[in-house]
Amino acid sequence: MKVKQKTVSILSVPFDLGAGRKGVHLSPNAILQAGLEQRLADAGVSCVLEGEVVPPSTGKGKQNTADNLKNLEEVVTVNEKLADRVEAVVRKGQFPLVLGGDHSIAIGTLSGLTRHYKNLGVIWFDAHSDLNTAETSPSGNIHGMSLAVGLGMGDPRLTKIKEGGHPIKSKHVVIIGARSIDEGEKAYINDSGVTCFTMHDIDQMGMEEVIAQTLDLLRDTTDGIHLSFDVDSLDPLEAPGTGTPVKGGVSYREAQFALRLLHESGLITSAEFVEVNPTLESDNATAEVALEFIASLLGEQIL
Ligand code: 5AB
Ligand code: MN
Ligand code: MN
Ligand code: MN
Repeated sequence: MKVKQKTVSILSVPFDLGAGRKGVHLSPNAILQAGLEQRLADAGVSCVLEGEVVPPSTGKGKQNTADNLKNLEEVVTVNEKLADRVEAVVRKGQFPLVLGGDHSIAIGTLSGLTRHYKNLGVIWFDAHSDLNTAETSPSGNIHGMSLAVGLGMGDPRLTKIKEGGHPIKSKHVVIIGARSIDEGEKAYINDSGVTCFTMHDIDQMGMEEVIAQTLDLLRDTTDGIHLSFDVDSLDPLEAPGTGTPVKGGVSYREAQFALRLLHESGLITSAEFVEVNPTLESDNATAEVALEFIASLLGEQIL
């Protein structure tokens, strides 16, 4: 028996200044236009559209600051707003579903969540580990730093957004699907308690076992589990509309299986889907893939 499902509050964050390529700000609308509300209604999930977290306008365009933190001010501003919105949704007892935007918006999501959860677990589906800081980042793009910021590392202007929140512990973080990890990130993963199931681990163990071990790790030690799903975790053959594709990713079926298992666990308390870039494909294929996954995570049944 599952506890009756909470109302899902959908927050759109049309923001792309944390990434090196433009266009990922179009994702929330692409996913909504693919039919998200209707799919959830048909699945018996009650949802409310919370509208957009409006990003600041930028007159400056892409800039590589001296600090190796591109568009820092804009990233800080949008994430401060998002954190407050996510916190309000959680306090209402609803399930936050955040539609990115690039993955820098996880900074705000995690900030809002940790103002409520004392021991938040984080499942990070991604080709990358997003554990860079300005010192280790090869690009200066903040979407490659958001998990590090969530763990309290990095520039104080970013980590301060989490002030007042309960720190996320590295032993409560599980990365799944990684296959492109920078040197500084490798060193951190090897020294910290972060768990990282690479594509090789998925090949070897199978997705079912990866999810089982993930949930075993988090079930009894956390009071909420956030799923942060970067669509570039998928193989680019099946999800081509994303800005930093890496070949050899999770298959559509493996991801579907994972999301259904996560739904069945009844343990996921919030989610975000990020990095869909509709400008990089002529159809809406990747947004449609994201829609399928959201439906599965929230309990849509095949039969
Ligand atoms: B994504 C890279 N590690 O830091 C960097 O898409 C890529 O949110 C980051 O996972 C990709 O620039 C960030 C090379
Ligand atoms: Mn990412
Ligand atoms: Mn990624
Ligand atoms: Mn990406």
